Amino acid sequence: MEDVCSDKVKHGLAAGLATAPQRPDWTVDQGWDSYTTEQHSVWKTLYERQSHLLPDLACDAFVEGMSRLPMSADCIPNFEELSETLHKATGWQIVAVPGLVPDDVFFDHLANRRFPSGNFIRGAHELDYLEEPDVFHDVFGHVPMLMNPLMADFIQAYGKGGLRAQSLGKLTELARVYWYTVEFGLVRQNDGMRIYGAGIASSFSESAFSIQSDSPNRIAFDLERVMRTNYRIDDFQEVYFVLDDLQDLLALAKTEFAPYYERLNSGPTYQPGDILTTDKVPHRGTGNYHRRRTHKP
Ligand code: HBI
Ligand code: FE
Repeated sequence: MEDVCSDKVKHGLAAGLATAPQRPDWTVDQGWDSYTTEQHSVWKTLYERQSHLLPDLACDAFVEGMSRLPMSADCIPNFEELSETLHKATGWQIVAVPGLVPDDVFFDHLANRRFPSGNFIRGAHELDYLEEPDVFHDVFGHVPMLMNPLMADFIQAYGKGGLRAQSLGKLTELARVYWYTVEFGLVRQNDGMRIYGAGIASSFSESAFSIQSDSPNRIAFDLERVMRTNYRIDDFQEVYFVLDDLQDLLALAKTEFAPYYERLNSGPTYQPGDILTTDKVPHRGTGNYHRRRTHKP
């Protein structure tokens, strides 16, 4: 794609106005004009690494979504251009945010098919370190799957469900669903298990680990099981839950969660490394990776 990087910014005035009053929905201008050459080049490094790896590791829907977006290695994409393409495909838009936003604000955006994306990018000296979701995670990781109608509907449903879960005190349980699908989900494809989760797809080391390592468990997705399972935010996952088909997201988007919340009032919570006798386990992991990490001084 050429033309993606030049002559595009119509809101020159907004760039760099950090003191502009905050909007109630926490959105800001992307400020595309203020990205430095170095920031564009961080994008390029990350983009090249991942676009090289993912055709063999990510599911077809991800790779196809990527190819249909006005996005390349050359520069950080412009959210207005992305939104134009995305909106035509699935009715979603990208809005810029300065970092993590409060849960209710996040859910309200999703419920209205607006995907909040960090407008900043990680530094060149910390390519694999993220404290908050940046533009590479949010755009490269999430937007390709938002081109897919199934994921488009599922994330909107999650936004609506999030507001409700919050009022019922069940956000922890619902957030596990998002974590083990939208962020760290794998799906079966005729040629093997593949990535569809953005947290994996945007990570150089975890994209290979999730698919190729012997260490993590890969367990068939089961909603109640997932809602009972803690996750780790500090390292690679010890378990990935695998959908049989992306079509399963359709049923998931339509699921009435109230009966699940009811059942979750009692019963066990599982740790990431647990395997249950009731699990279907396409790959039982060796656990070597996390065992080694635990024993390090
Ligand atoms: N804000 N910008 C941003 N991105 C997220 O992924 C995000 C958020 N706020 C809350 C949140 N995620 C999650 O904690 C909810 O899914 C529960
Ligand atoms: Fe994310």
